[in-house]
Amino acid sequence: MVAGGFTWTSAYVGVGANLEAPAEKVDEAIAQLEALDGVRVFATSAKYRTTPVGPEGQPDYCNAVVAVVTTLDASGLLATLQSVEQTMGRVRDGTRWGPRVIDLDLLHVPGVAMQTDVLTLPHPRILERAFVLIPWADVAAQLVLHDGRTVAWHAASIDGTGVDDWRVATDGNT
Ligand code: A4P
Ligand code: MG
Repeated sequence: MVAGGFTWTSAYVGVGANLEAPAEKVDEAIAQLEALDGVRVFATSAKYRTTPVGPEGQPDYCNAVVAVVTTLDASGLLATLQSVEQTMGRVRDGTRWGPRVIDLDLLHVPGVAMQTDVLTLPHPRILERAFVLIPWADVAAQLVLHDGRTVAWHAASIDGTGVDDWRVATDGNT
């Protein structure tokens, strides 16, 4: 897509939080993405309450996936996502998959496959994670992934235990 002299490309961002009112943090992160120069959010999934993958004893997560269009390249978009994480108070203490106030992962940029020290695309764990695939199918069911299958196919094939609609699972609480 070309608008205003820039080339806009689509990208998919995973949003996760499991500290301090996580659903509010997910909404705030999406609002911050919408406010960025060179990024437009065009679809937002439902929010889901998800069982943590990784260290035990951490709170449930709120997860969502957003579809954006952007004038940034993939590296620029990742840097921008990390600046939103920082603005929102993300602290990296080195714990792999530990609790976080907000996590913004660049899941997929159609047509882009790359691996650098700071960015791997597609995100290496997307196909094994119900907390990514189920919300992703809300916004891009027919998107064909690098293995030739659609997001909807993967979302329907993965065990969705522990991934529930946020409103139903929390009775409206944040
Ligand atoms: N990095 C490389 N490629 C990417 C990419 N495509 N998108 C690098 C984002 N970052 C990418 O990330 C670690 C490093 O990955 C960054 O420096 C970046 O340059 P991080 O955000 O600091 O740490 P992380 O998120 O803990 O690491 P990682 O390995 O990406 O974790 P995952 O795989 O994202 O898992 N359980 C539930 N229910 N819901 C969740 O959202 N999230 C995680 C994090 C674990 N368990 C979860 C959830
Ligand atoms: Mg991350």
